[in-house]
Amino acid sequence: MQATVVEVATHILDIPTIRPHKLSVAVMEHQSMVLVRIKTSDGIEGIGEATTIGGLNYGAESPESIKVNIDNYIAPLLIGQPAYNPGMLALRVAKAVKSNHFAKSAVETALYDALGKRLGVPVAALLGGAVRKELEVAWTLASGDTHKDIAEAQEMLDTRRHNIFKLKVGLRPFKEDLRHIAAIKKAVGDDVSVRIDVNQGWSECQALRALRPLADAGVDLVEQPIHEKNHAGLGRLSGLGILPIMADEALKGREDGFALAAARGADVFAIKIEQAGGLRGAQDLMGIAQAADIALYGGTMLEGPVSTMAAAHLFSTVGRLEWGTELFGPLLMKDDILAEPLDYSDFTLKLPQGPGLGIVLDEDKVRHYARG
Ligand code: MUC
Ligand code: MG
Repeated sequence: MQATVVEVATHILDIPTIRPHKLSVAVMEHQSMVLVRIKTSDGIEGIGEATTIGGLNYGAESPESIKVNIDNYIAPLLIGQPAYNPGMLALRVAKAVKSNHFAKSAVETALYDALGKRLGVPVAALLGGAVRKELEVAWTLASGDTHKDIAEAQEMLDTRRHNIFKLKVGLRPFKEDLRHIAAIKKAVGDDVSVRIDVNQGWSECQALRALRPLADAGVDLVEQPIHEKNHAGLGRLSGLGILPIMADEALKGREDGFALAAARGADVFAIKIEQAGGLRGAQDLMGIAQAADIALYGGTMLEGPVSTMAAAHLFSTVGRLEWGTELFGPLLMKDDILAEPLDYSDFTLKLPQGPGLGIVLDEDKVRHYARG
């Protein structure tokens, strides 16, 4: 008899961050993740995760809305259905539930994890097969203090953990941000890539004036400088040819990707499985980018280890991941909820070889951080 889905459980976990993480949209002192656990009638459990930034500061889904919408709208669509057909289940959910990309991504991840465990293969194999065993991982410097950020960068370089840095800007006047960026770039040197993420913090006019000084300061890449809906503006900034422009918040699924690619609104796509509505949505987005010769970057919502590893499996299948990834979310958290920590070494994240996502939760830690 075919195995069916028998349980879909969700829990919100709140884990403190190692330091305040300052973005133009939020200051994070902790990260909240929704863990999704899907049990099948043959005794397998798949795990997924949905994690956003700063409650509703970043996007339209909050940890609480994700949990409530999975519990009340998505779980009932899955219970009793064949467990090992993530594509069919995704269609079933898509038909009945609009948007809610983060919630859908967590559920899809859990279904792929269960399928991988059932078949004894890594999730990457279910997505076409890994073409690499490790991924480059950038670190985000966002303490808000130049000296602290330089010391942090130096430590990352010395311990060979990260040699690509993203700086969060757009909260302070540009002159202050520029001083901060230039000082960090000067300290880390020519061989280290420094990129900035504005999280939509500037008007197009501000961005227009910023690009040249940023290029002069040695910045390599500018992420989502202006409002996500201003595709034409992103295209105009990219068309100046001063610095590559990366779209992030502008990419909330295939349709956005297609519109942006058609308008040549970006040089690079930051691919986030949650924003894209899941692994398959992200895969489609990458196909659109590749067809338009738009470069790829593996983005994060500062996810915990479950969604980070799901994204890692997907990115391991990509032939050309020109700008690497920023799958460092678990390292920003004070504690690890895995029985075996992820392997970050030699400036990369290693892909585990076990079935499914290849990770095991530390149940005591999960209980400890679970809300309520
Ligand atoms: C974002 O906007 O890219 C990624 C790294 C980080 O510090 O914040 C995230 C979200
Ligand atoms: Mg971003």
